[in-house]
Amino acid sequence: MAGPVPVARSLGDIYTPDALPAQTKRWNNLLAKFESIYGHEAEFVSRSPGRVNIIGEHIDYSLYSVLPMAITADALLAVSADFTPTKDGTFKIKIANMQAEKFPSHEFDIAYDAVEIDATVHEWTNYFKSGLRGALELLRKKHGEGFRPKSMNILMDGTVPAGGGLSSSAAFVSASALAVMVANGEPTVDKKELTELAIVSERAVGVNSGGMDQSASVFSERGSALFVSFAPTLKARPVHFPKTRPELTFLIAQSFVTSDKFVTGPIHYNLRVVECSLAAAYLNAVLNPPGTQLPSDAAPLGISLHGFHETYFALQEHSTGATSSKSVSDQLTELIYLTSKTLTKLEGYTREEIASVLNMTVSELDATLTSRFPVRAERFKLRQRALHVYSEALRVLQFLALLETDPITTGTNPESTEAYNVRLGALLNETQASCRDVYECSCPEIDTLCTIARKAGAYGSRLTGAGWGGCSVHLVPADKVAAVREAWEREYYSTLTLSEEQKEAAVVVSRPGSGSAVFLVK
Ligand code: NG1
Ligand code: MG
Repeated sequence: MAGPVPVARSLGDIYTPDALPAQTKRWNNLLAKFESIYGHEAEFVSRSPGRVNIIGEHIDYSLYSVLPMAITADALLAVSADFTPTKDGTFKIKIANMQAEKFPSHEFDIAYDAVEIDATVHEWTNYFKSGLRGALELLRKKHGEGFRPKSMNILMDGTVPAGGGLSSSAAFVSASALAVMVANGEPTVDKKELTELAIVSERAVGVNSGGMDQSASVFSERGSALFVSFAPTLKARPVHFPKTRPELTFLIAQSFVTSDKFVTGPIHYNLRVVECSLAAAYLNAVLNPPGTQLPSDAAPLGISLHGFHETYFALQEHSTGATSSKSVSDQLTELIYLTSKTLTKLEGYTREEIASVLNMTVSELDATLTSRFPVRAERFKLRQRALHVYSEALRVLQFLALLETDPITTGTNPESTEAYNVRLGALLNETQASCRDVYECSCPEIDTLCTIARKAGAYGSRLTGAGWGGCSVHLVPADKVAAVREAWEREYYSTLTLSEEQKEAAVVVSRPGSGSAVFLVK
């Protein structure tokens, strides 16, 4: 899975045959428009797709493995580059969008050594700039401080709905970073390097994300889902869906409830990131020997529930002198028990309570854990957040184990894998229950979409992505797809006021798509 980002020779390397005609038309439009804006042909197109997460929700920033897949919708950047010598130590970025009314064109003079991003203003080009900044840092590391970036002309076309839970931001940031690397003459771009820089870059625009979206966007391979691990280091490998009878399909359904992390981050996403790190610190203070420090890791706040997990079992082994034979699943089961026994306050913990257990003052706690990015809360629900994370991490392993057993050859009844399909779906349903009741990141509209789908024949239904609106994902037997779509139309979408464009985008049948690629025009 590691290795360079592929250079595609034909669109058929990127899209499935049935998606190809529409994509060919779209690419031709993009290239023609580029020429009409800039007066010359584009040199290459960089591409990164959106993703849908199949299972493993809100655990990437606690450094637990997740199982997403890329979708066909993507961000395309048509690019030309040149050395425009400037006197004042800057280079030029001209950037335009195919949806010019929504996303107006800009020109920036950018200093060689500093890409300024104002994260307080929600501006579409910030995502490009964050990819630019990350890529330039990497290029400078490789080529030295004297490195001079090229000026770039860019035309962007995005088909991942913004704010819809399919990760338009990661697609855009990854495609941007890739474009900057290629424009500056990098002959190959390493997937892992690109992913890591896209993760850090996206944090620069104000969201303390985990690394799932960027990994799925960069590493995915057509036809398979992706198992992504973050600790001790970023790794991704394709996972195939076994053949089942009836055949399985993923449906993605929009709720049309928009959840904007920039507005609600302090009470939703960013707060959850803080609660998980606080839970890790609290469990460490109570369950590990006094003075134990958690390792600092790649989590947004530098300590994670995964870090506690590793430390706890390493210290157990050390104190008993025996090498533990516990599997990771057994360890997670034990952590669920330990959490429920240790973090008993259902109503949550105040700053004062947490600080006193961590043996620090409230201002020390604020400085290290609760004010690095804005959060608003009187109480932090450590019990619920840790219980969700450990149980969800366990479900991902159970789901993966199911995918890796072939139900046709190992099943007792080779004619039908109904029982197997039901087990896969049940795990998705458990995830939804945990997101709704324990992690509190669902919303009534998503819950409704899930209920309707299950009644109409889905094996499993849940929110996907950050939640609080956005998208849902459903595991549906191929012969029930039409029934599920009709039920949503009748019982949900017909009750909303939607534009034609929204109606068309409401539900998509998704097959696993391919990850980032560069397409050389000339
Ligand atoms: P979306 O749905 O793209 O906002 C977010 C995070 C992921 C992950 C999921 C929850 C960003 C860019 N992405 O996804 O890293 O934590 O929520 O599983 O913030
Ligand atoms: Mg996003």
